[in-house]
Amino acid sequence: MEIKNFKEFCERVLPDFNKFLNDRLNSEIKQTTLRDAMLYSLDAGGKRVRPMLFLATAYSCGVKFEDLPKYFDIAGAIELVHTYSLIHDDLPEMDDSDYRRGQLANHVQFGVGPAVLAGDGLLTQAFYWIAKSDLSTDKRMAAVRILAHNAGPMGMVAGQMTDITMEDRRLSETELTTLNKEKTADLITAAVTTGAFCAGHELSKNLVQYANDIGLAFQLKDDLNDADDGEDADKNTFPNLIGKSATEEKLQELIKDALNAVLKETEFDKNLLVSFLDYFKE
Ligand code: GRG
Repeated sequence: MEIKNFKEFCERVLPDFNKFLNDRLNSEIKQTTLRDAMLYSLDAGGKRVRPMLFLATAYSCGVKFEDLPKYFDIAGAIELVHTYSLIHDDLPEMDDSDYRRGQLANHVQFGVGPAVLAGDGLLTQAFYWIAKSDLSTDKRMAAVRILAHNAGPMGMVAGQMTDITMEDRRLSETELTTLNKEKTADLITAAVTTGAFCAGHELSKNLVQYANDIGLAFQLKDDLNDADDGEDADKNTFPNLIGKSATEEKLQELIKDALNAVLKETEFDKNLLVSFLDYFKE
């Protein structure tokens, strides 16, 4: 099957993947308030960037299009972890946001206790899905290891801790880069590297570099959008630290570095991962 770019890949895969996510949670979660709260955020219009990057990387590394549903458990697990992180991030004691994706945040809709538990449920269920997947044991183990490493206290959770405890202090550029890497880039890197592993591809330095660069770029783009909207004026962000135009330059630099890194890959079809970079032009 000839798929021209990342956008077309998503258009073809997303309907089945969204149905998979819904069907699985609906059939597995019996506690109705918990199920409603978990599905509320999972179905709230997220772009599914991370699971699509996982599947696109697996496909680029040789998994056939018709075999992609076998990888949905792992892709789904990545989206569950992402969704949990957003629910917890919005909580009053974290980023304290009442809205997410244009609708009420989970804790505003259901209450703080249920929102904490919806997040806990999504995080735990992610690892259940990986364990239950039909992929080989070594692939499942790699998925557990990479996801736990990058999303847990060695990655995203550490970044979030720095974020909430350093609010009163202006971070240096190096400290802010570490924060962004952990808080945002590590989960995106996990999506790409797990995709390669699950497709039986040896992990390459170039792919890790590509994934890290797009992860950092993701955060900068988000910060620039928020700065345009007049948000986050006193937060630790690159626009606040070095200004908007220097941040824009940094973003372009990261996109260029990501492109150069992925173009050095010799062993797989690079089209989809190169065309993912169009995301930053939108
Ligand atoms: C609570 C442990 C814990 C971690 C939270 C996710 C997170 C860590 C913080 C969010 C901070 C933030 C808004 C970062 C900007 C980049 C980002 C992660 C944006 C949201 O991701 P999208 O655009 O979201 O992929 P959708 O809505 O499409 O799913």
